[in-house]
Amino acid sequence: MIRMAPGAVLLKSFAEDDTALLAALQAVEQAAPFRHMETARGFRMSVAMTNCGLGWVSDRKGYRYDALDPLTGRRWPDIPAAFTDLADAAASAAGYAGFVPDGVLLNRYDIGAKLSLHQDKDEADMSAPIVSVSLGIPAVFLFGGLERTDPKLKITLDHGDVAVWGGVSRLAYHAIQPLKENNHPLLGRQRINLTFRKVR
Ligand code: MD3
Ligand code: FE
Repeated sequence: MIRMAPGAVLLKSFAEDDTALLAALQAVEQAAPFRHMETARGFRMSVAMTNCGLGWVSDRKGYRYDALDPLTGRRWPDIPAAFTDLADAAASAAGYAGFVPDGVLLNRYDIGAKLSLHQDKDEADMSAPIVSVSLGIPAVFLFGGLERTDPKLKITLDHGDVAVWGGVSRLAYHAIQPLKENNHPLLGRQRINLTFRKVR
């Protein structure tokens, strides 16, 4: 267990051989396909997204959490037990026992996709951490402070890495650099990241 910053813990290879997790991921993808959302300004995001539980959505109206998938008009798929079990184990290991997420945002990065510097502050309960699970090819993650311009740690996130972001780190600025060409034996030329959140 690596402590990255106050409240932020990295569990290397915590989800490495998780076949149940990958099977659940496939089922979620089938029910709610990855899609490129639009920003309020009309830009197509390079990261493709889907959700389970309460879903993060962005379109020309802005971004928000919604129980319904705008693509199907139906509720996002329920959070699979294999997801919940992993998030629960990781949160407990990091000292956040009792973490019960009600939404999971799934991000898919193809080669070249990136996520610009941002904070996650649209969830109601900031005392709950966010648990993130990285799958597929590696990404360079930038982790800063509470101000946009604070110095940033550069951390490589590999397949199976699980990180828990709580305490003062919960509101830290962070980003993913453009994904470099690579290939993962199970997932091919992509990276998938799951973020478990307590939205309401
Ligand atoms: C630190 N996702 O979905 S995961 C996001 O790899 C997001 O897809 C990235 O940033 C990804 O919002 C980074 C690591 C992560 C997630 C949420 C955090 C780090 C965080 C929230 C607060 C602080
Ligand atoms: Fe984020």
